[in-house]
Amino acid sequence: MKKLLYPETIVWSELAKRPVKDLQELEPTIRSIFKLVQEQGDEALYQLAEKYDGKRPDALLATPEELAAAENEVSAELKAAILQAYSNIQLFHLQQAEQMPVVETMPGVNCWRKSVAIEKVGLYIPGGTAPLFSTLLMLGIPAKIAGCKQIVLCTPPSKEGTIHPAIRYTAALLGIETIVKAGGAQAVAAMAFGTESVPAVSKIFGPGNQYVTMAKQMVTQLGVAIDMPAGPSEVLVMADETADPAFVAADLLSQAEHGPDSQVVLLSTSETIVDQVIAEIEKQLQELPREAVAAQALDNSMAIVLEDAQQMLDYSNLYAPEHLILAIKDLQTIANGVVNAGSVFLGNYTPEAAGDYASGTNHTLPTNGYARAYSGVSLDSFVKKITFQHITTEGLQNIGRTIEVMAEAEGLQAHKNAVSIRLKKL
Ligand code: HSO
Ligand code: ZN
Repeated sequence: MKKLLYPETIVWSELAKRPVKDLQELEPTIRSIFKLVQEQGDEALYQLAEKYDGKRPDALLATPEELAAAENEVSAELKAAILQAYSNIQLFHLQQAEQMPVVETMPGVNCWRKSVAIEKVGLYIPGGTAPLFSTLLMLGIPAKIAGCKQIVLCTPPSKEGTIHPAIRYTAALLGIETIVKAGGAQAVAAMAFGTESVPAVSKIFGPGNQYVTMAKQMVTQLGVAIDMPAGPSEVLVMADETADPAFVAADLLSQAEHGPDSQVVLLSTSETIVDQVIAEIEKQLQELPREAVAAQALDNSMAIVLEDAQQMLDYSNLYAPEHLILAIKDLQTIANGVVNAGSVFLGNYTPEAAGDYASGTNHTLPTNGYARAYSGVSLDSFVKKITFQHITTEGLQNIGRTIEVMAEAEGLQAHKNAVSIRLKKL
């Protein structure tokens, strides 16, 4: 972890830059995968699973028996934890449902808006070294609450052609029926174009490797929506002298272990705290099974000592972190000043891991500075807001002239006529 003391504000924006990764070079490979899936459908998915995941699965779709078997393959303790997380995430997301009243903007002119579920959605859940069944909760719960009619889950099969038990258990809990053993760009292609077994969807959610990320970006050009542009996971911690260095180190490491390209940033008003955190990181790192991954992430990470809390806030707003942890005295004032962040964690006893798994908030969040303009996944991500209006004859008499004048001024006579022809009848 690089230590920087009181950098000039003019270099802040340099420091806030993430390493750029050019995914363009993956495009030809992904295009050929798209073509194969479009031309050969299911057969392409079988072939690509054999090539990339190690075995041709017996069937593409997980069977009801495979789902039911997970009940006995997952420990009672893990099942209880998943159920607790489920309940908290559900509670938090249920409150996000919006009910907008009918608004009479002028007498007889009624406007309203309704949230309607996206009918078909696709969820991508990575398998491999970290089978993120927690992400399945974060995407599946709001999809269910929204009322999405068709939920397709794609996840890469293991070398044995199986799906991780906790993913199967969670999918069964959510009542997801279409579970496809497919990963990588081929999974994205299957959900975008459809195959014999995989229904095409309108929006694709979920994290993945560079191929998945690039493939998701590519299907947006074909009219399929995605949750958000994804980059490596990141955390920024603000720590003053009231912080506990061991806690801060643990939080930084929990983000660093996600991947070698994870970004972790420590801001502090105290160099002593920074030194203590760095010492703690070294101690805790050795104990981690994913030590090598976390160590690589830490190599590209920074600890910055700044003048005061306001400077920490200004820098954080410039960086726009996916996760922001406040381990500082004046929690409320600084929290109120946050304008760019995916999700904020207040106080020494609020680790990011709480939001990653179980407190209730969503962990699918904007990375790479997108927090300046994007929100994390929520119930809103699974609905469209359709507006409606109904105008009575009285209403048209009230609003008609306004429309005519504006249409005339824009030189759009047909628009004006659409009103005039009606007013003449009244
Ligand atoms: N921190 C990750 C989410 C996650 N952590 C899943 C553990 N499992 C990205 O926000
Ligand atoms: Zn995490």
